[in-house]
Amino acid sequence: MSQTLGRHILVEFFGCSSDILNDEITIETSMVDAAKEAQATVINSTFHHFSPYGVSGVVVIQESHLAIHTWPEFRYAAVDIFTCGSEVDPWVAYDYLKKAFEASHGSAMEINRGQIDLLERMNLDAISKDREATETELKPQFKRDVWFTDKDDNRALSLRHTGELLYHAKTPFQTVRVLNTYSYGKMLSIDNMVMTTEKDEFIYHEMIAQVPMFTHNNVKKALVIGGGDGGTIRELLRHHSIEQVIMVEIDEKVVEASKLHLPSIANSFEHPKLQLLFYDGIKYLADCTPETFDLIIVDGSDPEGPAEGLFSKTFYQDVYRCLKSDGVLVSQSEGPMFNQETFIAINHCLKDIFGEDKVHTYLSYITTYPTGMWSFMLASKGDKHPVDTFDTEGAKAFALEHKLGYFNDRIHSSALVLPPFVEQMLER
Ligand code: SPD
Repeated sequence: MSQTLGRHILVEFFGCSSDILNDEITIETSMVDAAKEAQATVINSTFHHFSPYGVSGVVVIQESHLAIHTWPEFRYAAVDIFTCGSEVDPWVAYDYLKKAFEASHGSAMEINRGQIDLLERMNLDAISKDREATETELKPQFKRDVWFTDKDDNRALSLRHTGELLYHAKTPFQTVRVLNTYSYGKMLSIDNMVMTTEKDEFIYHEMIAQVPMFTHNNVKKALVIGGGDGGTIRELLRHHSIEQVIMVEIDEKVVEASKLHLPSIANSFEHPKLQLLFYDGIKYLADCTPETFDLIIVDGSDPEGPAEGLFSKTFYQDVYRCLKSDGVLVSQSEGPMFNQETFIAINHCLKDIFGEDKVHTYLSYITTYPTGMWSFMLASKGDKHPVDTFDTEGAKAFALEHKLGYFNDRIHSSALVLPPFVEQMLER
């Protein structure tokens, strides 16, 4: 057989895991590892997830490329592995990927590319001399172009990350991950939605906790539903006057991931005033003694999976029952632009339970949530009011003392001022 420049194998993998074929992070990592296993030098990789499912991507290697297109709905992947030189064996990559995608079987066809005796060699010495200097300076460096995308069917927010999965757990409730993003530090994601990032977490956590703390002004006993990353309890436990914080998180793995990888957020789990329960918050409130808490904070995920029940009327009726007569609730209530339906529904539901003039919506910029504009709702069982009973001087001093990055007395007041289009959304 005559010599060739390269070997190209066109591969079909059948009966793969649909979950894996829909997961661009696992696919990218497997393709890069397959290339390395075959002794190739990886130059860069770029991968894209399609809505609702499917992934395409390429790993460029010094010895050519590996490319993939997946159809999770058919448990099928089309892969091509092109290598040149005698050092790299494409079949090693084939075997690696077959295992990684959990394929029941695969088929492949090898094509020899660039049959030497059909080619005429040119003398390119002059060109290669010119490039020599730059090439020795710029040794090929692996550049991954991998993006995490939080999206619905029509909108998305993407963050580029290193491609490394710092934490990954598929729990009975959800998929929990920690990734390392280039612009926001480490990020916790649940079911492919951004929960929090090292760089902008303070905005969400200060606003969900400090606004009700300085509205109520005498919180002794607080309950946090969800909040597994620990940011909300960190904010509450800054207050020496608080006597007890009970946190009910359904998924132990969220706390584990955060303790391991987000220590600046998850730094209060050992606090003596904290009682941490791994339990369903909905059941907890259903069985909770009436009039127990001064403050209840619902720091859940989006209304999908285990957090869906945190957006229901029964749940908020239980919240109301468990609040003391002057107790206050704050719930994250999604983005008015991103999840308008839920935003309106939760507002109306709270008004039905607490009373029309007892529900106060406020907004913040959460820069890593899709659309950036995020909302919280504060509902008051008694007379606590975010303007009338707000402790301006206390909030001002506290923000300075704790060097808060977002919350202070002026932000508190301005966050409650809604743009007319948001006010109109909430009218009924
Ligand atoms: N779209 C994300 C909404 C998630 C709200 N909770 C985040 C948890 C941060 N403690």
